[in-house]
Amino acid sequence: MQETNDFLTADYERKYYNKEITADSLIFTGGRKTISLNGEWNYTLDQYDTCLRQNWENEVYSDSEGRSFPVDFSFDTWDKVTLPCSMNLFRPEYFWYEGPFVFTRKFSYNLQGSKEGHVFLRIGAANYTCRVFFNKEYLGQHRGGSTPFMFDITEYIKSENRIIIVSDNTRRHTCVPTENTDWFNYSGIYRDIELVEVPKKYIRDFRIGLVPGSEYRKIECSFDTSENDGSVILQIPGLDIEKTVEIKDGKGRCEIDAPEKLSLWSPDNPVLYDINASYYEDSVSDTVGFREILVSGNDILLNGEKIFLRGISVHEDSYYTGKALTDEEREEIVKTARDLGANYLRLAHYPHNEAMAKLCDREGILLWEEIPVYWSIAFNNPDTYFQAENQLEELIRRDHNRASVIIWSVGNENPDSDERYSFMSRLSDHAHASDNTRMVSAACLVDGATLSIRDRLAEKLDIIGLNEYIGWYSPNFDELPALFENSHPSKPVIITEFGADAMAGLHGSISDKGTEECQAEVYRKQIETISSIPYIKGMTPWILFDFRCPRRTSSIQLFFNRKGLVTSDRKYRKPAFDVLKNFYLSEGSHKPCP
Ligand code: GCB
Repeated sequence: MQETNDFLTADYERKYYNKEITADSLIFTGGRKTISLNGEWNYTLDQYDTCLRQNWENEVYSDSEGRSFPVDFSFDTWDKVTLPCSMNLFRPEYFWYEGPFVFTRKFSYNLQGSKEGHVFLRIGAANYTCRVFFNKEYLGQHRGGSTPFMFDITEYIKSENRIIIVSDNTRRHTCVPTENTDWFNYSGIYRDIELVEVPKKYIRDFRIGLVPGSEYRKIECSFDTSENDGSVILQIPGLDIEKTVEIKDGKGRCEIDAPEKLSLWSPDNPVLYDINASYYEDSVSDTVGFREILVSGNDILLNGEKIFLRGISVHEDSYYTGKALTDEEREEIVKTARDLGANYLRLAHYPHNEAMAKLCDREGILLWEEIPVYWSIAFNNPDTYFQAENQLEELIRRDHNRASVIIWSVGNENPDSDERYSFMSRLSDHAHASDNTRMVSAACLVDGATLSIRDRLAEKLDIIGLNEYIGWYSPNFDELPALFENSHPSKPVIITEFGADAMAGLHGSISDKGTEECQAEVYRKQIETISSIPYIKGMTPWILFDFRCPRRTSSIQLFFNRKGLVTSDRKYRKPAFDVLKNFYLSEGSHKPCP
């Protein structure tokens, strides 16, 4: 921890902060041998954090003379849950619970893997603070509810092993996100848990993509390795490429002339190439599309062509599985977006499962990916900044080879202040420095005083995202054309949100809030204006599906945000769906203004 938030951190907890697991723990996993630890785990709800207070991981059952102690846990006879899982949906009595759960399991391991190389434990995501114990060792804590983290467990693994994970989704003021959000704070280990085996000398990271501005003629490739020297052999069979990359000081980089036959990735042509890289005994692989995304003036250029992003926002929230979405559920999201005529999704407001970006690579859907720097977080707290930057870096390291991902978003609706400006400028600089092949954006607020786009952060962004709820939170529709007339952005603008709640089945006039008719009218009026503004180069109205939200208590919400175009059970499409679909399928949305 960068600076102790003493008032938030109890004494028994403090020692866990000494081993903080960060983006540096991640190694590239594509094509590696993995052993899944998904499946049945024993677990308990542990509201008072007794596991951490009493160090249950030590499994002390008797005194030195062998007389047994009473203990407050019974790992192997606790109830069972199949992980990954959003625990709030596992039992009705957990629904509103926020706090620690303890998960444990034993597993056998063939020690050959650890003799010949390294064994890593990888957790895809656990919300929010996650402390991991392995064979009585404390491995470390990870903070951040939506990104992966890894531990090198080579020196601790045996043929019979016990793992204990304490995952705690308590909301805290200084975390990212902070206590107050507009979504459900699902708990648990809700993405894959696995062992990853790698040889002694191995590739730590591997990035590949087109060199921006090279006229699609150069492929850039870089490697981080465990050893200082050696060489990596890179192969792209589909392009007849084989190249040796020399490693110096643990790093290697090369530029390769792209052959004529390279077919560029785009929504209309989501072509992917298999890539292999080998280093001593190690080899990794990935399946990658090559494309270039740039901005020029008010335009967004995909492979040099102006593009209008016909999008929709989506949360990672399923009525049935919470945040532990199945592959089928992800496919349904993409299919529904396609039915809408979309070529683009805003994955709000935190990193979604990495499987989503892989699916969108295959399906040709462009993506905006975001970190949960949401509303007013503790912008003046160095530890909060540390967490935000770490989540951004973990996301970039996880998804840097995904052609579908074109934008990193550093936040959403953060009221302007000097602290916020410096916090988010640093994040934006970090994103640019870490990845120069994508655009950086944020979903900004309308400047209420001047009714215009005037966020100071815009100078740090490549694309300006704008959330505006004219016709809903600001009921006067006349403000919409005025907002755009008052604004003269020198960069492309994406309307990252507009929308209106509608309770499925509730009908009335277009001015009756909460009805399907009112929502459809908001969409009609928004589209009419937005489509005539030359500098707007995309939109992601709020939102594809209704989603759970504890803040939403009115009789038309009933603990759901109902701005979805489709109900949360995904069965009913409200009329606004067709309003947006008609626009996305029309010529207007395909021909961006010159
Ligand atoms: C917003 C937020 C989004 C909310 C939405 C709403 O501006 O960015 O997270 O859910 O408005 O429904 O109010």
